[in-house]
Amino acid sequence: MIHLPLRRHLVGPIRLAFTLLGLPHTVWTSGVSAVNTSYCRGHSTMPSSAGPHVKSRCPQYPGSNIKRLSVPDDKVDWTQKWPEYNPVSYTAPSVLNNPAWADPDIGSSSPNFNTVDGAVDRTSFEGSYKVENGKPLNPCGRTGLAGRGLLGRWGPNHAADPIVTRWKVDVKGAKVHHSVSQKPVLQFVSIKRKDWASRHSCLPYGGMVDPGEQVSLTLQREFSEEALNSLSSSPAERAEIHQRITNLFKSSGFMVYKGYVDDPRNTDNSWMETVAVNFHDDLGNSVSELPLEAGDDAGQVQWVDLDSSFPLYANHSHFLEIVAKERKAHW
Ligand code: RP5
Repeated sequence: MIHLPLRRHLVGPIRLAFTLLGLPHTVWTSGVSAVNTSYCRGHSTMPSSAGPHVKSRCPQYPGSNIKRLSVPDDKVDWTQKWPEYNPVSYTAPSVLNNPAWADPDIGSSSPNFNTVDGAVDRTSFEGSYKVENGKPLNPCGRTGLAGRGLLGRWGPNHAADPIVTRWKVDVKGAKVHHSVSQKPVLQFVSIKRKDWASRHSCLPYGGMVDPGEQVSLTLQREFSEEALNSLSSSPAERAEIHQRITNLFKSSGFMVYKGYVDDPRNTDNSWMETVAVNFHDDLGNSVSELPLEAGDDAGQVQWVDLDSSFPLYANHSHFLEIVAKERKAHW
């Protein structure tokens, strides 16, 4: 039987408030600074060695045999002339089957880009993007592949990434400090993807924002689904865990990042963007007690030490670096 004492002091005065319906995405926080980054405009917060959207130019498109045209760093920017540039166009069959989460093909419809189009947010955190021949152009530049690939939306595909953290503690409950950096070690909840990306990496679990859904709800929904599904608990325990997650996600969140994601699924006409928010259980008596599985089986949800050497999907490693700096933790 898992004993999870209820926590009383988690709900703070701070609320995240987002809307996808016509207003800019905004976050209200108190006591923590919000980092508002633009991946495409200058890589100002990215490691200097990183080229522009490297993972979006991966040679082989995920989940397929499709090869991208190789795009050198100096030809990524659309303003660099490249008259011969004629990448193959690929949209996955799962997208062409017209599922509810995907747009129809261009021609049979014409989405209203750079605006909130019905319930679908087609604005970009990176600013206004160009539309050429009726198709939106990736704000970070060429990827070597046209079409939508595995992504449902033409233009930005909005996701949300909850980054849930706790301090690593020893058996006596004292914070564990890293032997080299001497800084306290944070742990975050990660999950191994079960799909085409499972071979590559773990990540703090993120998911797509449903049309018209508030990002704060997406963050909680995605985390709850995965964390609860990973547990073999009784209905009563699950209800208590669900309440704890709800309380944590109502409490102070540190907005880590909002903008373009260097996702291997990106194409010249479709790309991922996200809002990443850190929910931290500072006292260690809330979701810190979630009995997540240890180990490394595919699909398992785990507490993992924050460390720069841990391989992660897309630019999620950058998100964790920001969290570590904010919390003055080991990286
Ligand atoms: C990434 O893809 C986002 O940062 C988010 O983690 C994830 C969302 O896509 P799905 O996991 O829902 O496919 O770009």
